[in-house]
Amino acid sequence: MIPELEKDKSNRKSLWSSTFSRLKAALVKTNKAVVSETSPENSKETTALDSAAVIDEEYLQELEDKLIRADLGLPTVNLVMDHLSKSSRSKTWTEYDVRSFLKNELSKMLAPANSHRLNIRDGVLNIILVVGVNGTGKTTSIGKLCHRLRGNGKKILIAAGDTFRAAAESQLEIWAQRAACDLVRLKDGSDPGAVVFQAIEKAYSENYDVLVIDTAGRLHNKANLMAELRKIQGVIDKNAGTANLEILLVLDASTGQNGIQQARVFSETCLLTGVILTKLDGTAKGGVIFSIANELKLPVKLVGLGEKIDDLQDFEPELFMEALFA
Ligand SMILES: Nc1nc2c(ncn2[C@@H]2O[C@H](COP(=O)(O)OP(=O)(O)O)[C@@H](O)[C@H]2O)c(=O)[nH]1
Ligand SMILES: [Mg+2]
Repeated sequence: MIPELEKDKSNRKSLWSSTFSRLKAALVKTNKAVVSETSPENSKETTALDSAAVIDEEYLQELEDKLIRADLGLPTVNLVMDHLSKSSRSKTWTEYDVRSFLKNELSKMLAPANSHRLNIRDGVLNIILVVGVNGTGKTTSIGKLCHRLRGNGKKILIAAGDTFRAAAESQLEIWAQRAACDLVRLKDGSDPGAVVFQAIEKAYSENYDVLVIDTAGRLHNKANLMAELRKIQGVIDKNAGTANLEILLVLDASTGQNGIQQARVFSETCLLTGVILTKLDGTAKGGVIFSIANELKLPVKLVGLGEKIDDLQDFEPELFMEALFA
């Protein structure tokens, strides 16, 4: 074996194992919610998937409750439970069988792997519009994402499209500095459409590879917010030329099924191409990822596992399932 190749292989292996172990650590609570959980009634550690379990009504009910608590959402839980009771009928299934069934069923739910890749093309301008409710992690995710793309040698411009909160723009400025990317920012209260227009002009005239646009997310002012997003989309449609467009919705995993409602609202206005699911660390509601796939049919492209600059990973369904069921 050529030493260089061997080294490359071992580098990839160690990268894979560190990615996996960080994902596994982040999913500890969701793992507990889906695979096992402390029962409140007798406060002893019970598991939905006990080894010598008999698959009876009571058992199925307990499993169903657990999946609901893990925030898979009713339609998704009903689908899984329906398949499970059909498949296990008149068979003697063990914990292992149910676990494999569940893992297989949930894996199938996550859309084909290639649509999970962030779509970045060479030789054209890539525009990534980032939308979502305030506090979900838009600005933080943009900082992390730009840092990563910079690491891949891309020339990146960020547009401060959340002009409503002065603090929001300063926060974005700090992230732009950390990620060593350029920023287009107009004075507070400016029209976000104007920011986006200037940013697209600059991106073309100075040959940027990627333009990432931050936006406001004041959902309590829904009509205004949607009008603003529509306007931003209009500016992009009119001026982006041959640019490759991604519109990513940021959802906070810890809000569970609320995120599904948010996605419905945003998809009425924006042609979403994917989801960034943040704050998977420290939540037991990571099961929401299956609702996103099953009910919204949207690919999760990136996952947030913490607040630091390198706490953003590509979403890889297989790795995710392994970590969830570990
Ligand atoms: N634990 C954790 N915190 C996150 C993650 N992503 C964002 N946050 C935090 O969530 C809060 C809101 O993030 P921000 O980017 O300001 O949200 P925005 O209002 O949508 O722009 C901040 O305190 C972030 O540090 C994540 O993946 N994990
Ligand atoms: Mg923000």
